[in-house]
Amino acid sequence: MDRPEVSIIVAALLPSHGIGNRGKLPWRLKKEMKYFREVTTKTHDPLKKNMVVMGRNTYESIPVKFRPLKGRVNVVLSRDLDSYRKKMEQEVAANGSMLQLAGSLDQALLFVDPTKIEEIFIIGGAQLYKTALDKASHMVDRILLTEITSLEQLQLDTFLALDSTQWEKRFETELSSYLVSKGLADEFQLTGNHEGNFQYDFTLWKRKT
Ligand code: FOL
Repeated sequence: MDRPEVSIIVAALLPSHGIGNRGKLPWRLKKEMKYFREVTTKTHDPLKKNMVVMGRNTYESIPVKFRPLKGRVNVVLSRDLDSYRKKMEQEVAANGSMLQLAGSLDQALLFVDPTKIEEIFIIGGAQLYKTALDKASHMVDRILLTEITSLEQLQLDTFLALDSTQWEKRFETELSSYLVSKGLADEFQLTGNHEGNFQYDFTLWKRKT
């Protein structure tokens, strides 16, 4: 059996592709977060779970009450595993274990048992997105990018490096079929969403062939 498909999921402000500021998301979008939660949690096969892979900084940016992200196998990457494991063991114990540490993305993918994991989501941050999207890697099957625009000027210090010579936005119908295949068909409006001063569209990107 081969490896499950790998998706990147990310929300970014246009046109800069800003994704964060001072270690946190620059916005609080309730329905957008619901999309993140449902897309990364829902499986077609009820016996399988999805895996979420994230860098250490991203893990620490998730509110304590929400981490590890429930209903999903969480993998946190750190180059300094020994010092981080100590600190994490407390949280792991408190939350009932669905959390693993790995030293690299490649090592994380070694944990994957395709009979138990349906899909792998890379959930950030900037460093990990960059590694995963690297020209040479070809491990990512799709990018689920929420394109946000805002009337207010936002403070941003972290950006998504999305190379449009390598990746292209696909038609809305392709995102629809993807969501239908996961049983998430009618739950989301794909374009023209707004919350507060923000507008956003859910989009799907694939590698150019
Ligand atoms: N992708 C998208 N589309 N939107 C995001 O906000 C996003 N955020 C991250 C990665 N990819 C994303 C990383 N940051 C939570 C918090 C921060 C975070 C990711 C997840 C979090 O607390 N999630 C909970 C839901 C919390 C809630 O309902 O308010 C979860 O169960 O997923």
